[in-house]
Amino acid sequence: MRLHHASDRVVISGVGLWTPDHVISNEELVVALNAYADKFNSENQAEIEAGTVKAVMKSDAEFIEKASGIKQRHVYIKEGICDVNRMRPAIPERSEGELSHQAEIALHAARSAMQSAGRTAADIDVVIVSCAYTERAYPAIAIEVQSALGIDGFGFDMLVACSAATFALHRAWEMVRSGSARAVLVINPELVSPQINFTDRDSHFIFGDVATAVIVERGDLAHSKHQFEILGTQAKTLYSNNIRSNFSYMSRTYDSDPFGPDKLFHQEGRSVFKEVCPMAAEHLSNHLALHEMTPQSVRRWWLHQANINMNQLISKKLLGRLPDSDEAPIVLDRYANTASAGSVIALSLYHQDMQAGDIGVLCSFGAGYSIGSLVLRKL
Ligand code: CO8
Repeated sequence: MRLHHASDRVVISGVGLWTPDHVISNEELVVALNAYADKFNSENQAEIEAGTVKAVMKSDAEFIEKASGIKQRHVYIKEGICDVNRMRPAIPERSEGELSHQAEIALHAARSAMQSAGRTAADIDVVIVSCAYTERAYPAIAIEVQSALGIDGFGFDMLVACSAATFALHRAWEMVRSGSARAVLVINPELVSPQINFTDRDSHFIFGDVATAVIVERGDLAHSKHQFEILGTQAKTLYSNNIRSNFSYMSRTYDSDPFGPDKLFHQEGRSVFKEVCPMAAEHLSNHLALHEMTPQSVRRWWLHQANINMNQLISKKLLGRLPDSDEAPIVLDRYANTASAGSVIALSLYHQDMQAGDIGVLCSFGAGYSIGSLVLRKL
């Protein structure tokens, strides 16, 4: 492959965001789940009383907002989700000749990031699609996107659940730094609604769909208005079964329901909360220390958006106080948890006011467990 100049200065030169049109409020989700619970529990009354079938538990909109900070979420396709006879989105299957759903939403975000960086297809050497799930194993969604945009070079998909965006930005930084690419397009098409168990009160409210994209390029070539130098990246993983989805290409070989509840997103939310918050706070203060900085020197925190109480706890551990919404913007009230895209949505919406020299931290934490962070300086 072509080898470009290695670059000492690597920058984020453009960010893109695509938000689906359809919105579902907590109340709508709760009405649907509670109607489903009534129906299921009356149809299975004898088995529930005999203890052979578990009753479906009802949900509560007030609980959801208090426990998570989420008020609503955007979804790619709303139809079917609140239908008590379906409880999952009705997404029309596309033929092999058509653009796939995930490539379509990836393209929306990619075009917006390219425009914000002032870049065309000819300037980009690599496309990374990185998210919690890809629609298929192969051909890679990234290669479909690369083809649709007319980019030369190569593309590949990566899966790291909630840390898919930060981990892909690490790879992009390394490629540009080493000279194997001039510019890398990192896209996070988080089409997660197909994996949500809308009949489970513990998790039916947590997620929303979105797509984000970032251009990482050589500092000496970048010419966009808002540029952030990547000062450093850090990643940490620690194996945990507390957040899992067992859906797999192996599913057809097991003699179990390939769409059963364990094949969808499920978690031990309380344990995740307790274990991940201290890990994330320690990770972030260690990362800043490597740059001889303290949390107090950070102008803006673009934190992972899973739960408002998690973000508050982590911020308190770091700063000794709660940050205001200008220091650590929250988007999960509107978007819910969008897997890896949450911190990138925050970056996309809240960066244009930053001054030259301001420090920002982009951070993800979640399934794996996985934690990823980038320390950025506004140029
Ligand atoms: N309505 C009413 N009551 C409820 C509901 C509800 N909807 N849900 C739970 N309850 C009940 C519980 O059953 C429990 O009752 P009891 O005390 O009788 O057992 C009580 O309320 C309290 O439940 P919890 O202790 O579970 O409540 P929490 O205060 O812990 O809040 C949260 C639950 C919001 C889930 C919280 O624990 C949390 O946010 N934890 C962190 C989770 C997290 O961040 N996970 C990250 C996962 S995402 C990720 O890594 C990406 C994966 C890929 C994307 C997948 C997309 C599909």
